[in-house]
Amino acid sequence: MPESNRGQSHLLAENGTRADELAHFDRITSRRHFLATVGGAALAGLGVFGAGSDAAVRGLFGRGLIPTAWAEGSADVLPKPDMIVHSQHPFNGEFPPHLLAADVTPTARHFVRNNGSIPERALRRDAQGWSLTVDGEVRSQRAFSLDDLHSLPQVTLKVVLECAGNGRSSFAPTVGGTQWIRGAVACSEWTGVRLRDVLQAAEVTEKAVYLANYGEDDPPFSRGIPIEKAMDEHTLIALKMNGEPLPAAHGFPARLLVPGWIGSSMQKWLNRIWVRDAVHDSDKMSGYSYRVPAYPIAPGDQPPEADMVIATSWVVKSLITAPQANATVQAGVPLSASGHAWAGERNVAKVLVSTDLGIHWQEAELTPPANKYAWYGWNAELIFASKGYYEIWARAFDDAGNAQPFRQPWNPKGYLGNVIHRVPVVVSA
Ligand SMILES: Nc1nc2c(c(=O)[nH]1)N[C@H]1C(S)=C(S)[C@@H](COP(=O)(O)O)O[C@H]1N2
Ligand SMILES: [Mo]
Repeated sequence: MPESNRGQSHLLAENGTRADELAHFDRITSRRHFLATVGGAALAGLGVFGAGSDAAVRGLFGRGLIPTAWAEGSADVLPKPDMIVHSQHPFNGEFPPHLLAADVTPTARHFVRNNGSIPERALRRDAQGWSLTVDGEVRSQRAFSLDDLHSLPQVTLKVVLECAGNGRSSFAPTVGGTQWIRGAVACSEWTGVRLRDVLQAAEVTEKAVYLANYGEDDPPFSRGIPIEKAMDEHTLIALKMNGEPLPAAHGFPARLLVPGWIGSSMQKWLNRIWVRDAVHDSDKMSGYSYRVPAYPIAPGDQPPEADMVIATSWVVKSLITAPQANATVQAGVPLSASGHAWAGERNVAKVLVSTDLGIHWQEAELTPPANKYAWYGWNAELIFASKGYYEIWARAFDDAGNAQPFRQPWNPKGYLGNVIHRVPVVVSA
C-alpha cells in the first residue's frame, strides 16, 4: 500500500466509518495478485527441480536450495496456500481471521515469522549431527541428541503462539516492522519434552537466573526466559507439531514453547541453551527490541531505553473468525458469530459482542480451552434489526478484570496490540 494511503486507512479506522479490516482488505487484495504471481513461478520452479535458476524459487528458499521435503508436497512449502505474505526474505506470512476458525490450527494455517533465513538443516530435515547443548550455570554440561530428547517423557499441549507484533498495522502513528494484521496467531498441538526435565538432567545450579537461547538461523536471533518460566511444567522443547516432526519453517528439529508468552521467546531451530546468572542481554533483549514502556506514553513518544521493560506474557485478546469481513446477511435472520479468546498467562472470564459500535453488548457463549494455554472458543447468535452497515465487535475480559481497549495503546515497536477486533457486515432488507 502506498505511503499516502496508509494515513488514510488510520483515518478511516478512527472515524469508525469502516472497520480496520476494510483498510486491510485493500492490502489483502493487492497481495492476492502478488501471491498468484509468486505461486505460479514456484510451480514453474518445481518443473525444473533443483535447478534453482528461477528468481522466485531462490527467494522462497534462500541460497537457491530446494529441500527434498518439497518434492513430497509437505508442510515445508512456502508460502502456504492462501497466505498473506509480508516478506519473502526473511519469510513472513499470516492468514486472514476467517481462515483461522479451527480450534486446533492446522500446520497449513499457522503463520510463519522469521528474523533470518531458515537453516539448511531444517530445509533438508536432517538431524544428523544436530545436538542441543546446555551449558553455563550447570553442574553437568550436556549435548542432547534428538534420540536423547525422544527418550524423555513426552508431553502434548495445545498452545496459543502469537507474535508480539501481531496487530502492529493498527498502530497510529505507524511503527516500523512487519505490518501484521490479525493473523500472526495460532493454536496448534505441540509435542515434546518438558524444558525442566532437560535442565534438571544438566543439573542447573542455584545461581541460574535466566536462559539464553540460540538457534541455527542466520543472522543469529537469541532471546531468553527467566528460570522460573523455564521450570514451569507447561514450558516445552517441542519436537512435533500437530503430530508430525516440526516443519522447516517452524523450527525443525526442536523449538521452545513458552505458553502465554510472546512468540519471540519460543526459539526455533534450538541448538544451545546457555544458563546464565543474570538476565540475558543479547541485542534482541535490549533497547527497544521486544521491550515496552514501563508506563503509558503518548502516541509517537520515544521513552528513554532505561524506561523499557522486557515483554513477557500476552494480554487479553479475541479474534472474530466468523463471519468473514464484509459478509452479507439478511435483516431479522439470525447470524452465528464465533471466534477465539485468550489471555496470555491468565484465564478468559468472558467475551462480549456488539453490533452497534459498542452501545449494546451481549455475552457470548464461552467454550473452555482444551488445556491451560490453548484458546477459548466463543459463539454469539446475532440479529440485525434493519438493513444497513454494521460492525461486529468482540471484547474479551480476563480473570483479573482487564478487557481489550477501544483504542490501541501505543509503544515504539508496535508490540502486544490487542485493540478490539471489528468485522464489517452488510445487512440487506
Ligand atoms: N531461531 C529463531 N527463533 C524464532 C524466531 C527467529 O527468527 N529465529 N522468530 C521468533 C518469533 S518473533 C516468533 S513470533 C515465533 C514464530 O513462530 P512460527 O514461525 O512457528 O509461527 O518464532 C520465534 N522464534
Ligand atoms: Mo514475533
